[in-house]
Amino acid sequence: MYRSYWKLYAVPMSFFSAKVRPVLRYKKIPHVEVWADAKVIREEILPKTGVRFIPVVETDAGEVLQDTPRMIERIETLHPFPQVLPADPAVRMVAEVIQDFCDDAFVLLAMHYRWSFPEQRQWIIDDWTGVFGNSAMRFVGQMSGALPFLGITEKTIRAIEDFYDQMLDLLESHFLEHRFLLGDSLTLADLAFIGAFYPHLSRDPVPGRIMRERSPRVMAWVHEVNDAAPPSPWAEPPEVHETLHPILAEIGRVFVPMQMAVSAFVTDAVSALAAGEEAPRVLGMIEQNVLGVHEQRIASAYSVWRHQRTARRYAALPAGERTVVDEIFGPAGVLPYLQAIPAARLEMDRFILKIAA
Ligand SMILES: N[C@@H](CCC(=O)N[C@@H](CS)C(=O)NCC(=O)O)C(=O)O
Repeated sequence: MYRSYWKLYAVPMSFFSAKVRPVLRYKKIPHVEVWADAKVIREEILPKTGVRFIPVVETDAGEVLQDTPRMIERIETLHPFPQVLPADPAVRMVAEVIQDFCDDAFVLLAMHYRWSFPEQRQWIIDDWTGVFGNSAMRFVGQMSGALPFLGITEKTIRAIEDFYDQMLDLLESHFLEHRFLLGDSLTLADLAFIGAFYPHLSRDPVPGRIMRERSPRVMAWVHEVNDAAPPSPWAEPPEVHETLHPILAEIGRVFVPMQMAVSAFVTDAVSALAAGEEAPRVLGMIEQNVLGVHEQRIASAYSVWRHQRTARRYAALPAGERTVVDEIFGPAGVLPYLQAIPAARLEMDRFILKIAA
């Protein structure tokens, strides 16, 4: 062993850090959280991973992990209990699709509710200065400037806020009956949602007030996931309950059309690129169905790699399990996403997405 504890490179206000922090807590893995300020990114994260993304985990054996879907899988392999990945393949598939949806569509919510409200800007600057020091204003400028590229514009703001209200109401009804997204225990589905729901939507002042007043059970769930409350000894295995179905239908309505357009565009765009090169993060701005509104939005290569990964998992399901998944996702309109593996020439080389041969 190289050290007696793990390191989590993360920051309190980060979407993807929030997905991994509860896993370490839930599994009671001794760790320290190192705030990834500009110096730590330059001197530790970049040399260890080759990329500037957070979170990054370094295990007690010195193994470096990056990219939250793969990090969670690897942590589960190293520390299997308590499990966050559902053992049932069909339920696992549901959790994976929820993760794809949240990692993509919920960035719209997170970014809108963080950056579109001038009344909380000073709070954010103070919060970020506490972590990033002199670099805070540069990061604030970069993040707040990204809104139009993500499709957050005058045209889409109304649809974004309606979508959020709808999600809060569906989740509030679900948490009336169930402790977590998939029932009795914390799973990947909760981790996926917490990426937006903890750092942005509960922690920032304006959305935090909305959540507290409109959806107190959602707020209580945020705390429970983030504190990584232990599983009950009488917990039922994860399953898809009735109150989850309307949430899955939102995935079909909101996420599937956006991602299908991006996957088609990126597949085409990378076909002209030389094998072995690093894939550009963004292949272009394209018109997409952003929550029912036609607007320009970036087409990201990573999202297509993620789509491939999930569609391949679906294709590899035993027929019986696939039938169960089809019954769950058919009415929700998610099957087109699962049934077509994008042909984009992409491959992950450790932490760097490259153009495949
Ligand atoms: N796919 C990555 C995304 C990680 C990510 O985008 N992290 C953000 C912080 S929440 C980041 O590091 N952004 C820096 C950048 O985009 O350069 C994951 O799941 O870990």
